[in-house]
Formats: sequence, C-alpha cells, structure tokens
Amino acid sequence: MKIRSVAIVGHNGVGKTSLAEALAFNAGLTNRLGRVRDGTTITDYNSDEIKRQMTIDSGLITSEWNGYKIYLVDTPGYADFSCDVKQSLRAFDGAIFLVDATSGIGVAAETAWEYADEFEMPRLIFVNMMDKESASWNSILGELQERWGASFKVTPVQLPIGEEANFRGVVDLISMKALTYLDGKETETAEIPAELSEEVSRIRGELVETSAENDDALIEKYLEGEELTIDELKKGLRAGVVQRKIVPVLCGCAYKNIAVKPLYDAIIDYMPSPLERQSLPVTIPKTGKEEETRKFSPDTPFTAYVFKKVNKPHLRDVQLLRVYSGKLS
Ligand SMILES: Nc1nc2c(ncn2[C@@H]2O[C@H](COP(=O)(O)OP(=O)(O)OP(=O)(O)O)[C@@H](O)[C@H]2O)c(=O)[nH]1
Ligand SMILES: [Mg+2]
Repeated sequence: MKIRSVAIVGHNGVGKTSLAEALAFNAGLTNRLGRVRDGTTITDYNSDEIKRQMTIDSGLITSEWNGYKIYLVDTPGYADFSCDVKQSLRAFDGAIFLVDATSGIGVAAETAWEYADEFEMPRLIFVNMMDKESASWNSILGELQERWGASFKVTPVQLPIGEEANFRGVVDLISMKALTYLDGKETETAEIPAELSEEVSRIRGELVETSAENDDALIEKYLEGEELTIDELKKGLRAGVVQRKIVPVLCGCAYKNIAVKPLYDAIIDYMPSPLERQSLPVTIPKTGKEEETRKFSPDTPFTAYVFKKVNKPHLRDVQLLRVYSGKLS
C-alpha cells in the first residue's frame, strides 16, 4: 500500500515545524520555504502560534513523494500540549523523533518515546540543527545510543559532512553517495570526502551486519562474504524497523533545507504501511461490546479514531479522524 503516515515529535524548539515546512516545500506544496520567525509556515498558522512562535495545535500536511501518499503531523513540543502529541501518535503509523544536535534529546522527546512504546510504533530519528554552533554528531549519537540503545539498535544510515557552519550535506551509507548542498544547489556524487572515508567504511560495515540480521536469506549471503545490494540492505533494515528492533538515524538542517529530501525517502523505505501495523482492539459504540481485535484493512468493518478537533474560521468544528479499516464516503 503506497501510503505512509508519520508524526513528527520532539522537545520544544528543535525544529519540528521547520522540518514539516521543508518537507512540504520539497514536495512542491509551496513555492517558498516558510519561516517560524516570520509566521509564514503551513502548520503554525493560527495567530497565537505566530505570536508565540511555537506550535500549540498539531498541524497536518498531506503530500506526495515518489508515488506515495504521505501524511505528516507536526506536533507541539511544549509539555502543556503533550496530549496532542499522544493523540497524534495514537493515530499515525510511524514516528519521526527530532533531536537538536546542540542540546540533546529533551524531556518532551522522552515522553513521546514512551507513548510510541505504548502504541508499538516503528520510529526514525532525525538529528536537526547540524549547522548550529556547538552541533556535535558524535555526542548526540552517543546520547541516543545510551538512552534508547538498550531496546533498539540505534543505527546511523547517514554521516554528516562537516558540522556547525561548515555542515554541508551527508554521506548516504546505503548508496555510498555524498549529497552536498552548497548555495542552495544539491549535488550527488560517488566521491566520499577523504576525511570521512575511514569512518564511513567502519559504520557501513556495522550497518550491513545490522540489516542482514533481520532476514535469513540475507544473513546467509552476508556470512558467505557476499555483497548485499542496495535493495537488500533496505529490505533488511525495513524489516528491523517495522519489527521495532532498529531505529535508523539521519541528520540535517531543516531551516536551510539541507538533507531533508532523504528523510522523505527514508519514510517510504522504513516506515510501515498501514497494513503492516498490528490489528487493534475495538469497542463497538452502539453496544459497548468489545471485539478482541480488528485487522487494518479496507475489507473489514469501518473503524476510525477522532484524534483532533479543530475550530477553523467559517467551518465550525472540524474533526480529524484516522480510518483504520473499512471505507467512509
Ligand atoms: N540553525 C538552525 N535553526 C533552526 C533549524 N531548524 C529550525 N531552526 C530554528 O529554530 C527555531 C524553532 O524552530 P521550530 O520549527 O519552531 O521548532 P519546533 O520544534 O516546531 O518548536 P515547538 O513547536 O515550539 O516545539 C526557529 O527559529 C527555527 O528557524 C536548523 O536546522 N538550524
Ligand atoms: Mg512547532
């Protein structure tokens, strides 16, 4: 099923709205990259959000990328609005945890991680603010692995090229290509910066092993010393992510739209399709009867969950719902 739905979560001010904006811009939903500071983003549109420069209400973005329909929800980071975060996670299939390369994970991300555990959600991590003064990939990766590495293999699928003001792109450890963004121009090349080559080959080696471990045919091939293809690597990683054993880590800079496009690809490659989520225990409202489980499928009876009520001018109450099964016309 060519559908993905992911919630963007993280501590306040780590760049969730800026990331949602950059994703929307890359998908062609806008022709200008909006800024939180200028009050021009798609998801922080109400006057309170613009005045306070923070997200209060979750904002939805529906976009298309490589033939996939992608539903994104930009959630608030302030603890006062954590209810919105929980409802959004409840309704979406995957989570993107955004962390700040300068200040670490943050309490709101820890809380969201617990919600994601509760809802058995596959997840990705995007390390933002790589361009900011004192950004450190090694230190944030160390923190992520220490904090969340006991129950998940926290696995980088990219390495940053440069840090702080010198941050200019990423090495994709799957395709082994360098993606650089200079003066707004994106360049892809098979030439990996020499200063990174040792680290790239070491981390890629670990990545290949991690991927192979999730698939019998792949582990056999790996143990026989054969190279895994790009598709095989992605297949093994995807299986691990969907089964909640692996959390891939990517990095970039939302504000300058550096390395945001690869996140779209990662959402497609690693986040579950609605049919890959587990079935759901439901209560039939009319009878109050509980049904053990209901499979996520267009062919089972209608099930939906209202995760948000918004009051838009001229529209009165709009209820946003997630359809799990059946059809609604
Ligand atoms: N230097 C730098 N600044 C960024 C980056 N991403 C976002 N910012 C800035 O950081 C500030 C906070 O960004 P937001 O996108 O509002 O962060 P948020 O996580 O949505 O914040 P809340 O919704 O309040 O939790 C804004 O001024 C952004 O312009 C980045 O990658 N690098
Ligand atoms: Mg925000």
